[in-house]
Amino acid sequence: MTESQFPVGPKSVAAFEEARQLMPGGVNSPARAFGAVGGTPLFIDRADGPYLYDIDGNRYIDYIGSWGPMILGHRPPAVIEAIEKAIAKGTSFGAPTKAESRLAHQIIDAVPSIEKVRLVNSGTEATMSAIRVARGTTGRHKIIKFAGNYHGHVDSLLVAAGSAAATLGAPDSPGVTPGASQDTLVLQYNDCDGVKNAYAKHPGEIAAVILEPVVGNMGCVPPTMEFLNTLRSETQSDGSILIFDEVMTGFRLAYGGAQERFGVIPDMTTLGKIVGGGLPLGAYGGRADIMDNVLPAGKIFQAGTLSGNPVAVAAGSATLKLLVDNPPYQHLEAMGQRLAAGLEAAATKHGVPHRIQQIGSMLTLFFGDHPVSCWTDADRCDRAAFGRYFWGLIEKGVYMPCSQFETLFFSSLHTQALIDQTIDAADQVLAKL
Ligand code: HOZ
Repeated sequence: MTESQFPVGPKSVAAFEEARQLMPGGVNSPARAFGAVGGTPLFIDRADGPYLYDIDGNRYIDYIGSWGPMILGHRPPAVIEAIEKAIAKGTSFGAPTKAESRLAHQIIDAVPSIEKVRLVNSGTEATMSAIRVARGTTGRHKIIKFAGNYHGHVDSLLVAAGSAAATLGAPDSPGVTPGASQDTLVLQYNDCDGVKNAYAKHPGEIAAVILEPVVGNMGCVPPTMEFLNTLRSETQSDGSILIFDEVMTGFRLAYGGAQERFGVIPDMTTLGKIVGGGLPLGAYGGRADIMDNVLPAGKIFQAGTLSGNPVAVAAGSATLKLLVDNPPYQHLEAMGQRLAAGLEAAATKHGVPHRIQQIGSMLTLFFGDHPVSCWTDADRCDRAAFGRYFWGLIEKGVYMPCSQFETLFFSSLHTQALIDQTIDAADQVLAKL
């Protein structure tokens, strides 16, 4: 496709031209730049329920959900009301509030591994802090991460990273010094022997293992139970800390996240996205004996001017309350399975090599006919075919994540009719692929 053939309105094209003069690549986060699919990003004017509206007046069924937070769709009235009430009292105090304890209660009640929690501003801060706490607690330096997993732009974790880092060809970013990453051991996801070998080679040296318990950042890649159980038993017997990065999966795959769904309980958990109800908020927590090492209870430093911000806390708290009062999880699973079956039938009918992986409201159509259980598998998929699929769907009013290596997310407001409309659109696009 030439630039003018992409189905993007003139206002978005002009807005991107302007933005490119002002911000690197025209964006404030690389995943948004459409680098993997070519063309111009759509500039968004507003969102409502399951829809996004661009500045040219086009409406799209939204399968990004702000990359995860919008599990209840856009602008849930109770969340907007909570935000408005909080704003009326002030936007930041730099002092404790009762609202923070309320959200802390909600998180601790929800997430099996969390006995104590610290609120921060983003998923990146949460993982960065959790790694420091794990190292400070164990007195060890090494950490294990998995290729294609993405834990935000933390130096020590920006090695073989997924998400935009993989999409845009910078899985090991310039600017990460050898010193920052020399203690990071990178293994393949779902590789039990790799984990056992690492512990055999470095007994008593590994502070923590961090992973996405279902990967969303190389497309949707679920773990095997054997993998999760191996991680739990190896970390336990060596005295290192198991960290589930549930920034994507927390409150999404179940109210208690992937750990509730799989029944494997880590020592620490990182949260972001849904926990902030669409505002910037992250959290990390875990066993009380570990969390009590954080300053001022303990000696491990971590702080933040806007941590526990009252507006973000209000949005997160209202979101979690809605998830308890009216759990969407059965609906999300049913719609996820319906979408997976519909896409499977369409891709098969049109002879498109594919693999669909879905769990709850996370799903990826991989353009390759092999199972995808680790980064090596994901990397073999046909990115160009994905790009054609993405733009074909945009033309039909369906907004998928703009990379083969990002899971889609949908919300409780994605009805059966919208899922079926999406399947019809995909059927037409796959027919011409
Ligand atoms: N970290 C997000 C994707 N895995 C992207 C965030 C954004 O670009 O908005």
